[in-house]
Amino acid sequence: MLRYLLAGESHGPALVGILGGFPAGLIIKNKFVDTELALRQQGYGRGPRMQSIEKDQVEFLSGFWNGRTLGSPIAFKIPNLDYELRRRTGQKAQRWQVPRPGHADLAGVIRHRYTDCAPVAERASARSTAATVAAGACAKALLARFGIVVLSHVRSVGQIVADGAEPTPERLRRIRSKRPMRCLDAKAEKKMVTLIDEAMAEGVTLGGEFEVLAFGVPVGLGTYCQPDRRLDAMLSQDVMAIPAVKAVSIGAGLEVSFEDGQNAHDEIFPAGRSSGRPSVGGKPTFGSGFVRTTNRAGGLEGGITNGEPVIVRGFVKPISSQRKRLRSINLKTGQPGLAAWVRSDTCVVPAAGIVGEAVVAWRLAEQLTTFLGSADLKTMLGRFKDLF
Ligand code: EPS
Repeated sequence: MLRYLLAGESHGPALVGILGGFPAGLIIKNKFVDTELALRQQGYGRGPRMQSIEKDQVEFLSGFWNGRTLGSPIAFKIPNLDYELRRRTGQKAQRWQVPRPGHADLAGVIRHRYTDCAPVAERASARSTAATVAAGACAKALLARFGIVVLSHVRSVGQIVADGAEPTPERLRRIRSKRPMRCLDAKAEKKMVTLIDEAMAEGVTLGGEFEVLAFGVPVGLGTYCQPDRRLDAMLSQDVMAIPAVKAVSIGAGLEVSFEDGQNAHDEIFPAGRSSGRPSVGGKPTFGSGFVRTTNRAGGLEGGITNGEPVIVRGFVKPISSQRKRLRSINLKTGQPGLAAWVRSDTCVVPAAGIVGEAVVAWRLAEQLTTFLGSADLKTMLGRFKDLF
């Protein structure tokens, strides 16, 4: 079974992770992980630290032999360049007594009996998601061997909503590193950038919606047999655990609640009938005897993958650290005060999408390794071929 434990403070020496359960024989290239890390750093509206200080790169410390996984735990670290900079310049980390509404500041101080908010932010900060993305990249390297690919795009920022262009793997790959908001609708994207500029000038932040799609997922991952093993429930938890995510939906999500039953599901047709849908790649599954013309279910029925792309959406709140301060209280005096202004980002929706890809990839890899149950890649691939 795949599992991970991540650690590291936002302004400490490094983020680290230990990943267990990978089969032996897998190649995971540093360059591939670093590309994923760089994608998380990008997106219009990121703050000064992301733009000019960090250049996240993974360093593997264990789990490999001659460039392939051993089947033993993989350990990695991602140094915080901000830490090195502070060490050299003698700059002290900021401390503050007035909690930011929306951040973990207040509840964290009370829970851990701290005397100021900085220690809370050290771990509650979304800086931790760099390690999540590194873990997800390792999962993606495994999934790729089975023809499964996980990609994301931005559907909205503030009130600006992208049109409904079909998110095919080809289109998603094309916008992946080249576009400022990783949005399929160029016109909407332009408006998003302008909106972010306005928000930046005003000292406020913006939220939005990202969508993660997994293509080539075989039929049969997950189960309806126990509530906590339903794959839609697990994916929801995974995406909800990304900092700033306040809602998650699967497939058409809440849109189906506005429809009647005739327009809420995905009818099933014998294979051969033209589906009108572009091919999504991946290996043929034992489900290849049928096709669907819609995917409102987001590839999940009864908590089990149904052979269609798995689709999960995450809804991100505007992050809580803002130059235009919200009202709060001073923890030392108990008197009203304005929330601390802590150097931060204006909009993180594209970055959250990359983190979304990472957690979805991890969950699918975990399900796949459980399903195929083996400690070496070759056997896993053989079983996959036999089954699907
Ligand atoms: C964050 C504040 C900023 C962000 C950080 C999240 O960090 P700092 O206070 O050091 O400037 O840049 O995000 C990251 C560093 C990252 O890698 O995503 C916060 O308060 O959550």
